[in-house]
Amino acid sequence: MSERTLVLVKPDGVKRGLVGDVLARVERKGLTIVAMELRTLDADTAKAHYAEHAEKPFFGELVDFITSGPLVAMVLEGHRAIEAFRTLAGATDPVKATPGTIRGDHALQIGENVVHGSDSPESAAREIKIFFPDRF
Ligand code: RTP
Ligand code: MG
Repeated sequence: MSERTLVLVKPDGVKRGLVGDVLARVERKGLTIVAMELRTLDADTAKAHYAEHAEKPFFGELVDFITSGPLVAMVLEGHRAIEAFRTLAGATDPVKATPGTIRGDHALQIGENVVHGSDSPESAAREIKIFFPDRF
C-alpha cells in the first residue's frame, strides 16, 4: 500500500548538520522523496501544523522552537511510508528512542528531537496541504 507522509528535519537538525544523515537513512530504507524545501515557518503556519497540541502546556515552546530557524520539509512516498518513517525516527522522547533510530542516535531532549513525521493518513494529508499546497 503506497502512501505519502510529511517529514520535517526540525531547526535543531538543520543547525546541527543532520539533514544529510536523515536523507541517507530515508533513501537507504527505500522511501522516495517526492517534494523537498528549506524554509523558515511563520508562527501561524507553525500553529496550524501543531494544531492538535494547541491545549498542551508545551505548545508555546513548540511554536517558538519550530520557528527558530530554517527547517527542511519533505514529502516521502512508499509502502506504508507513515509507519516506516516513524520507525526510522524512533520514540518521541529521545532518551527512550532505540539506538539506531534518528532520535536514538542524535538527540537527548524531547523538545529538540531532530525530525517530525506524520502520525496517520489524516495527519499526513492535512500536513502535506500546509507545506505543499496544490502540489499533490
Ligand atoms: P512529531 O509530531 O514532532 O513527529 O513528534 P511525535 O509525533 O513523536 O510527538 P507529538 O506527541 O506529536 O509531539 C510533538 C512534538 O512536541 C514536542 N513535545 N514536547 N515537553 C513535552 O512534554 C513534549 N511532548 C512533546 C516534541 O518535540 C514532539 O516531537
Ligand atoms: Mg506528532
